[in-house]
Amino acid sequence: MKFRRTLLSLLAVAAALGSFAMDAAAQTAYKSEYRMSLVLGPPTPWGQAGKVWADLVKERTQGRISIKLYPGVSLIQGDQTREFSALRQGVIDMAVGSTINWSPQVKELNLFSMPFLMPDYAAIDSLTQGVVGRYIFQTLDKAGVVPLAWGENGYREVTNSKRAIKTPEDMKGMKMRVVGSPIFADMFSALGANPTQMSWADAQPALSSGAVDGQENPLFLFTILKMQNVGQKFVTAWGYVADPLIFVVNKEIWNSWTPADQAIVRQAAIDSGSQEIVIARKGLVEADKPLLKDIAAMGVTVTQLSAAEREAFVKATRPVYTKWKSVIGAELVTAAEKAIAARKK
Ligand code: X2X
Repeated sequence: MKFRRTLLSLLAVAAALGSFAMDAAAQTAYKSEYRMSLVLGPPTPWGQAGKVWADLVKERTQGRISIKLYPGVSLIQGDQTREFSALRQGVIDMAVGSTINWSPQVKELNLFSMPFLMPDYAAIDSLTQGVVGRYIFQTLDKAGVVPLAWGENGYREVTNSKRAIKTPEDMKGMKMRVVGSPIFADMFSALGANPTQMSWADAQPALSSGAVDGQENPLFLFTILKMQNVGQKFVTAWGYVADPLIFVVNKEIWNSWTPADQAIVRQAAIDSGSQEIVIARKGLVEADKPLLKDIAAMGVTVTQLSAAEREAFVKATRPVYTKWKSVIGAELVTAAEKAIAARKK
């Protein structure tokens, strides 16, 4: 009896020591600071997403996980199309990234860049919040990162310094800066424009110097950067593509955290993402779209396409849609089309 009691208490001590040792090992593996990559920093909604995520994590882990923001994808010298590889390799510990910038490495992410796939915000949500979103997360997991939550960069509207764009003919010969994913060059070529692929870091001086005539990005970026001051006098709201953001962590970093801290980081990403989506849509979800009015008030010609005018752009980009449907995977694109058709409006 006595022997048994001694044995039990010895086992209890060993168990306590063991779990202490494990905690200690996990703790010592923590870095004093983690590096979060972002293309756009605060004050954009995208930058806010990163800041809120980092702040919530710090607060909820009582400082065990401290994160520094690297906007402008500065950890990889501004080359946003290399962000995903850098995440996988551990040059970047975590990121809030755009599907566009990661699509050169993960072809399924081109889904969100399919021309005129998502006609409204409910359509975006029907993808990210449903089976398609879960499939995309599985794909990212297999590609070597840990996906946690969705955010939003937003609908990418086209702006330029030459003339109001109402028809594809209006884009003829226009020099357009496009992001570094080949589907964008395909779309603008199909529309008769002259697309030039460049990073966002290079795009800003190219717009200022007039090396390019136009660009496409969410409209909050237009107002924050005052793009009318670099000659962007024409905006067309055509709603052709919207890019979601995804919150991810490098796999090794993720595995170095205790399950309790992993749960905190995940929940903080979800909370930050849902807050940020509301900010990204502000001024655009209301019936009178106040953001468009604000832009018009800055002396910019804002064009909103009628259904028939929009249809001409849909038609012109249809061959690009067909080509990329097979690149992305017909099954995935069909699942997305079905989810959108079944959405609650
Ligand atoms: O480069 C862009 O246009 C931007 C900032 O929207 C992205 O990173 C996709």
